Amino acid sequence: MKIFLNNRIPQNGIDLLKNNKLELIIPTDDHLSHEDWLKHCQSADVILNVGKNKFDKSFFDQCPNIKAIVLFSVGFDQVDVEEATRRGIPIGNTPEVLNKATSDVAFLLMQMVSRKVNYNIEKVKGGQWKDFDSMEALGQELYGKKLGILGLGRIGFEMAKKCRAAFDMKIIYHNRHHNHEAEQELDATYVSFEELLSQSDVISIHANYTPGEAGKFDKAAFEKMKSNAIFINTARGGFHNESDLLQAVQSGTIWGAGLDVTNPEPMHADNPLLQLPNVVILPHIGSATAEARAGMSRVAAENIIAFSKNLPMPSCANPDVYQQQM
Ligand code: 8YV
Repeated sequence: MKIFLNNRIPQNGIDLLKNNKLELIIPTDDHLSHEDWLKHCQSADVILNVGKNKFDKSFFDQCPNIKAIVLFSVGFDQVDVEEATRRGIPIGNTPEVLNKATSDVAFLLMQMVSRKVNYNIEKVKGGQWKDFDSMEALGQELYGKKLGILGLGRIGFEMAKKCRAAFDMKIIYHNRHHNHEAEQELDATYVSFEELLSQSDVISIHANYTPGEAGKFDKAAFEKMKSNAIFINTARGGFHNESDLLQAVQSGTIWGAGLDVTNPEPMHADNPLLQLPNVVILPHIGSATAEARAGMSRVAAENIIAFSKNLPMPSCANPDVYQQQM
């Protein structure tokens, strides 16, 4: 079985595969061109994919030998899952192991924005730290405020837990389904999307991204939000319309924004959002801890090992694929 890995991952997963007599094909060049990447995919049975490569219908047409794709991510928005399922191709992903790390980044961004940390760091670095001014660059406190979560799943749950413990925040959420565990354990209240927008002091996105959600946070949405609202996106950049967000922060329609994800990625260094004092942008580091990445490496390897033994992948984005094989 030929397994193609397109970028480096922590060694623990590679060792796990080796111990199971599975060998990865790892190209020596750091930055593969699209053509070279495709050639490797065409000769592989299984792809262990790091990053944003697209697996759409055209990809599957060009790589008819692919039997499984294992993503080094929890998100699977770059895969046409329906098409993969139709072709009997399981898509592995890495949930759970990054819940804490990713929600930590949402929590961090929320605090950084509320206390204008970015602005204040730049002020010190730029030699602008002048005499004490009791009215300059005041933040807002989060105690007792309302946290609105779009997509209260595993990562959103961790974010809500932290916000309650640290700031006694009240939790409201909007989901496709009710999250009964969160309602019981965190006293979370289900609201409509409109209510989420109009009632939240902080809105944090933790939902799966699908193209139908593109630009969900647009001018109309920002206009429904409170003027003290902090917008946090650690999910996918496609959820927000960037120029509408810029306009909303610049005009004071909302207080500020913390983004770990942008559209496109990487964000260009001259992006005007980077100039705003109430905006913090991070380079998609949600799962970037040694612990989370080792967990992702292990889960990805476990998915491949299960696949190699004709067993269902333990973490699979399209478990339906196994129903249709039975
Ligand atoms: C990854 C992520 O760092 O898991 C996800 O969905 O966005 C991040 O954990 C990124 O996708 C790299 O593969």
